[in-house]
Amino acid sequence: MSRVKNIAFILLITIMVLSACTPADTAAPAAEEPEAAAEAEAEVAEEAEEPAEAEPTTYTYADLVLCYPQLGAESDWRTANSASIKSSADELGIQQLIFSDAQQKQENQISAVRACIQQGVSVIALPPVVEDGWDAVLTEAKEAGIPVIIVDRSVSADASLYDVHLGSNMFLEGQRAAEEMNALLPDGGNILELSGTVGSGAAVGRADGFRDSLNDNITILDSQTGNFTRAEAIPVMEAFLKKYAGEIDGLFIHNDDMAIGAIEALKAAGINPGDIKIVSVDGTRGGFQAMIDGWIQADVECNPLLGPQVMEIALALMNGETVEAEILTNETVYYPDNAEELLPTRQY
Ligand code: GYE
Repeated sequence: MSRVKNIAFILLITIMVLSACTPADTAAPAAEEPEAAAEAEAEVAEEAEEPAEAEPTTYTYADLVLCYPQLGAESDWRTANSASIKSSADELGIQQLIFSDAQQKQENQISAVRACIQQGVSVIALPPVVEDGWDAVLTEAKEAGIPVIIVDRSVSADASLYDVHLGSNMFLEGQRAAEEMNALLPDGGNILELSGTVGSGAAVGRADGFRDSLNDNITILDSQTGNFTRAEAIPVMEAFLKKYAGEIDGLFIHNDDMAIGAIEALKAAGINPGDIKIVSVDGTRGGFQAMIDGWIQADVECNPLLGPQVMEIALALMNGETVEAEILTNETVYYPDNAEELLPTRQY
């Protein structure tokens, strides 16, 4: 091959190689640049977002919208419970308290819970009027991702349908009441029971606990409901007095309001304080006054001042914290001997 031919061949190869490489290869780094820049930017952005992702939002009381579908206004206990919820909400500065009064009707409470779900509240705290019949609406709350605290009375629904139960141990209250009755009637006797709202956790627990611990020599002649109200207890006691005249040694009454109603009927029938031994529940001011007056011989405490705990638990649930499934209130029994001294200290 001549030199000229050689040079031409080399040139051809060079041109071919160059044309094969250019523009793609030479353009490649240039094309990569925006991509790399974008990647780098994304990395920076990711870095900026990372701490926010790793550290979830911590809610404060100012974020809390709490639904409290109160069951009614049937007793002094209930009035104190409502006041405790409202004042705690106020003091802690929660964003909103959605409070309603179901007038002791479950259907009203269910509608109130549904309205709260629709509104997308942060937490629902439900004091259920009765134990059964909550499954559907609790499932709806669960599906909507709204935490639920069952307050005061219990529900029969599966525990997976709510987050916490906060309230009193009603069975233990019943047992304590029985121990008091045992002590008041050491030789046994006949008693009557004025029970709370039929099907309510408070009435069921107290009745069961009472029967569990009552001495065998004490007979429960009859049990009727006074629906936890003063007004409804009066005719029940009047009927008891007619039916069991002269036979009644003691009364187990499920709350102080009904005890006060029953005492009115006893007074009207000419019965003297202490003639019939009375064990009541709650420890309201009215109950303390009835102990001072000699009508009630023992008052089993049931504490309604649950507001601060409800708020604390609600905020914890809102923040995704784990809370104990059942939180029971510490309670005691009150007696006439120091009722006068304690009355001024009573908050409800
Ligand atoms: O004892 C009674 C009220 O559920 C513990 O309800 C509550 C009860 C309380 O009406 O007074």
